[in-house]
Amino acid sequence: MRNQEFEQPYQILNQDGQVTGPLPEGLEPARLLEWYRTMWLTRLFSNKLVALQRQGRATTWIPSNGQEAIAVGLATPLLAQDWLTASPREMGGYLLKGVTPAAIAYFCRGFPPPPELAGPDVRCLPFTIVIGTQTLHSAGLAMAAKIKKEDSVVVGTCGDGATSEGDFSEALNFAGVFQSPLVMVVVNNGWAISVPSHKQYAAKHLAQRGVGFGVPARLVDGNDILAVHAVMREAVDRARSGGGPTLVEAITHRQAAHSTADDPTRYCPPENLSLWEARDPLKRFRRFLFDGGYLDEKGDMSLVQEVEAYLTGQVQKAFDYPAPSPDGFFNNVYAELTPRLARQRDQVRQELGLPQ
Ligand SMILES: Cc1ncc(C[n+]2csc(CCOP(=O)(O)OP(=O)(O)O)c2C)c(N)n1
Ligand SMILES: [Mg+2]
Repeated sequence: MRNQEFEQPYQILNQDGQVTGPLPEGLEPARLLEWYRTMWLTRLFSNKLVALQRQGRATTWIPSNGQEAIAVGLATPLLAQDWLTASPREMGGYLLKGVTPAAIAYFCRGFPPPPELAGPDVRCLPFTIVIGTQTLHSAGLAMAAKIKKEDSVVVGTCGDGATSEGDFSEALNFAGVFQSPLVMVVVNNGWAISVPSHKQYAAKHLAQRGVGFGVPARLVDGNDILAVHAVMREAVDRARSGGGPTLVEAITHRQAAHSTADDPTRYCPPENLSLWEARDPLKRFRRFLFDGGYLDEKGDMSLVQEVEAYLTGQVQKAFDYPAPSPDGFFNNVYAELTPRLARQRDQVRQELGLPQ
């Protein structure tokens, strides 16, 4: 298939942070700095969660390093009424939408965050660990928004590996047939754990899959936050105005291991890491902000310090918050506990020495 859109990923900032394409309209300096801060927040928080896991204080974590531009950028055109469904790799979008680091840190202790930590509902579904399922959740939410005539758009994400799951095709098919307000973002980081993308699919680009479902598609440089913003804004605007779904493929790369349970040195060529460090999305955006006079060395340092202090406070809050009662998983399953579950709960209470 020959299609101009799929020849080269759309780019505005090249690898050195120089402007090579038209800048999106309406880029307020305060917004640019908010995106940059959220990219830093994502990186430093992800590093902190890895450290907490190593100390035995948090669960397995999925680092975001190297993928902050797509993670944050995909949420930049979203309004409060819009939905986002993603995996932990796209934590940056959740943070931009207003999910608190305290809520995520509590989740990483293994508990569902209570409203006191999570704050008001910002329409982000819980992170999905079962690969590909969030594509169906987002397709369903978008159909619901259309049926209810809500003015909301749904952004769903999945990885390159998830596109091999049937869920992905089912979700895109439903979105195409029902013309629902869905933007499906495939975050192509080149790997599904240790499986490289050339063993995952034979097409040149995953964006080409949109054609078969009658869904317009775009290919974007996922390490260029301005390009991601431009492509997402166009797709979100089209969805909101009744123009139906879009498939977006964003090219990026993991800078780190797949997860805290992974050792990439066993399968990842060493040159791979150095190549992608040079393409670091944070460095690229920083260069643009410096050149445009939006930020200087001093401002950059104080921004990072402020983010570090904020994170320390948020993580402390999550770890100071009491753990839920161990028998809490019996709650909220049914309006009234069934006799069998009540017996099991009493048994758990008895074994743990909790009051009956
Ligand atoms: C249904 C299912 N199968 C397998 C796994 C194990 N698993 C966890 S992550 C992963 C690879 C995912 O790759 P990709 O979709 O490219 O996302 P990435 O991790 O690169 O962000 C697999 C196979 C899972 N979590 N769920
Ligand atoms: Mg992947």
